[in-house]
Amino acid sequence: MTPLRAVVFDVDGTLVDSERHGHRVAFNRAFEAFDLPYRWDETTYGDLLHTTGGQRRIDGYLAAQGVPEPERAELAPALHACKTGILEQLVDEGVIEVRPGVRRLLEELAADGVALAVGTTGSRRWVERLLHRMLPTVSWAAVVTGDDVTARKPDPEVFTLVLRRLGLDGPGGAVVVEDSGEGLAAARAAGLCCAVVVNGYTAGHDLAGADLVVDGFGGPGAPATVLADPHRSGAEGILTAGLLRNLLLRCPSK
Ligand code: XBP
Ligand code: MG
Repeated sequence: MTPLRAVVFDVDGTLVDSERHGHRVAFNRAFEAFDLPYRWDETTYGDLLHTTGGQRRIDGYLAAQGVPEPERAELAPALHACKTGILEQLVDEGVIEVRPGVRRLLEELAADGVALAVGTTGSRRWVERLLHRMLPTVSWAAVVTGDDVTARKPDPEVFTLVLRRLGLDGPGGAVVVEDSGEGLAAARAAGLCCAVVVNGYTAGHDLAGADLVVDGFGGPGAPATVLADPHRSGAEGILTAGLLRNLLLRCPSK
């Protein structure tokens, strides 16, 4: 009976609602700044999200537009650096909001002495700025970003590095909270128990093997919908520290 020692949160789509009105807008403004004709509407962007990592997403899209590799090798990093600067501005303007129920859950876990960590594919520059601006009182025991890994989700590297930085010798005492199929796959590949909190972009993702699927963090009087609870953790629509503890007890070791 391993106690819950840490909860590892994904950022984009999980802690914050960042993709539709944050990243996508920043990508489009970067294309505009480079005088390029590309624009990602909300539907197109949803499909592109299956490629994690903004620079990889740009490169894959440019390749699909027939842009030759030598040109992409220069254009993708330059566009991504421009996009990242624009996203930082959007963070400062408060465009990216914390999902309802996140602050309550973080406070509950901290009060219970559970270590809080971040495992994201996003770039450290804006991730740290966002955590500082939107969740200033949270003490993160580890923050691992796309800059710290060579392989991005669904590769498990981001989560195995979080476990190492937390000093945990295995996945046993931790639960991951994710929003996407790629994030779930990364958590499972790292042997971690994973609760998925879907959003408008990820509700249709392949979430087979998730230990819990809900459509929000929920709160008193505003429960979320439990979409899958394979281990009968007793989820009733509010993601609480107690529920995550119970889920870990029921999670079969991966
Ligand atoms: C999802 C991602 C990120 C962002 C873009 O991150 O794929 O790469 O979409 O951010 P998460 P960058 O793992 O938090 O869900 O442009 O900084 O890569
Ligand atoms: Mg995500």
